[in-house]
Amino acid sequence: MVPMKRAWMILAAAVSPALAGPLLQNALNRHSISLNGEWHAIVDSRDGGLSRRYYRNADPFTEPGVVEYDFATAPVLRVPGDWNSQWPELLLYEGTVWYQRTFSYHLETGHHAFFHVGAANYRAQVWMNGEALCEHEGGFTPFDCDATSLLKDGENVVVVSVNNARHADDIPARDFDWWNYGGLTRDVSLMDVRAAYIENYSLQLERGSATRISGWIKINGAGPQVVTVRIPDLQVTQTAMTDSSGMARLAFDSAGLERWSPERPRLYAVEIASGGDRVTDEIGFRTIEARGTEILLNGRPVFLRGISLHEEAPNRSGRAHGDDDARILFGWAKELGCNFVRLAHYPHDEHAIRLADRLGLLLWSEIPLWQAIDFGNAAVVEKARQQLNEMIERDRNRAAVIFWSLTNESRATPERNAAVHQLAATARSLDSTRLITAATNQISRPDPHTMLLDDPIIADLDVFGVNEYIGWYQGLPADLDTMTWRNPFNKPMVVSEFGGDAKQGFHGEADQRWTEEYQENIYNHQIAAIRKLPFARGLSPWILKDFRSPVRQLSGIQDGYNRKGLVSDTGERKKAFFVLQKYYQELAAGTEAASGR
Ligand code: GCB
Repeated sequence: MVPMKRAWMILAAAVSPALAGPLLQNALNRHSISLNGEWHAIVDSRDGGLSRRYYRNADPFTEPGVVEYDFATAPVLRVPGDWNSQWPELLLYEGTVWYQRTFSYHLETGHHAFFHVGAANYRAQVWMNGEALCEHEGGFTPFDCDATSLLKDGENVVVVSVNNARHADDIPARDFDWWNYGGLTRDVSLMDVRAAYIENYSLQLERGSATRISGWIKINGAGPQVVTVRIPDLQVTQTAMTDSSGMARLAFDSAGLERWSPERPRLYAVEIASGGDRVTDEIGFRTIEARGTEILLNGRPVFLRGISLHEEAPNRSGRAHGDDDARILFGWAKELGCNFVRLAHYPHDEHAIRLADRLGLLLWSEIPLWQAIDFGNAAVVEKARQQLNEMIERDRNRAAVIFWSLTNESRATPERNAAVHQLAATARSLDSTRLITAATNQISRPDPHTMLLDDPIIADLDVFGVNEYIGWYQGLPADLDTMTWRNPFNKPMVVSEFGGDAKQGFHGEADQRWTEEYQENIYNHQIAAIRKLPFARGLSPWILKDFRSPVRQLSGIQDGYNRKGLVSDTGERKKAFFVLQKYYQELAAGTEAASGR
């Protein structure tokens, strides 16, 4: 006889769930029920939940009546939300937490239901009514699982285990300079679609054109289908037939189109219908191109007045989510005078991207290929490709997003160069309408006064970001005054990071580290240097707000926070905030004067 305990291990292995299914575009506007709210939660620091069959809320280890856990009486975690900031004992927790909730549902005949998770950091497994549904890896991109066959009419139980342990072959890998917030950090819902449903679509202004919109709609379901696209404000009604792979392609002129821009972020209501399935969206139309060292927005040079931003909640710690957090963070960026935000270092919440569409903020969106990634491992490169794919599939219709960024500060090894080359090709094949970028700190210094921007991956990029910390990690702020920057690639550059730590309220001389005056001094010298660079087409200094990082341990100054924010973790502006604001006001005034407004 197989000993009891082993029998459960065999059972656990046999219920290994399938990978998540196709990603459905525009989850936020689908016909759905929200599963946000309170979920019962059990912390599983020993990873015993699988063999104890937590997914069935049954305890096979004991006699009936001796129950060692019960979701019904377990405490609750709010979803969306990280677990670290909800229970004090989980602040530093890295391991598994099981989530469970019930919901009632009635699925109409002929419909499909997808269980949607906006993000679960980092690995997630889902069970519906005790049966394995799907699993997903990657903490910042959504996944959808077809739950149709497992749903019951009436009461249903869903269980999700989420694990945020760090591993060398994860993305990001073991070390990173931000808090490893775990849990169901974004919206969870159940979407209802027809048997033949609109899976994804792309509608974009063609490069070089002011009026021609082209795109495709992918229908998942049998047989040829008619697809209709309506844009009422442009008097557009277009129909197309799907081909054998379910793709319907269309291209049309839209006389009278008002292009999306930061100054006038015009969005159009768009309706897509096929069979009984129907999706509505709000889409802005604009072009973005690189020519020589210029970035062209709607055919005209644009200078990116930016700031970098972690997805950390304003005025409290914890992962930011939803409209309200994004509105405050983007509000600070707007107050600075920004027209551009670098979303560091992973795809942010879809709510934030959509808000940027409405506010007129250009976005840099990146996957977490941060510093020490094992590029020699083909499985890791495949994970990168998956996250890139999910980021692009989710946000491909957002006018705000102008850059897909492939990596941040990875070391220039042949394996990394080859991987970035492949990822750039993948990104372009998925979306030919945006620009490809990456942030590099692999800068040669042929002499102390020269920065040679010669990272080989720049050859694969349309625009390149340079992270440099002159005045903080390298030398003194005044070193910038005599620095020559050489750009052998004749491509536009964005200074994607610079900065230094300052404890808000700590004052001293301009040469005293950790003071607001020292940080201010860095900003003064950096801005003077960037003003002189003809190929600098923007900047996104590091960073808008102080953010939690377990590697920042200087007592009395850092206390677990990276202090390079222009705004403190409690929302106070530091002196450097006003230096950057002044520069951006000048630039904005110059742009307006140049455009005759
Ligand atoms: C960097 C990284 C960023 C860090 C920052 C710092 O170069 O890209 O993730 O947080 O420096 O503060 O050291």
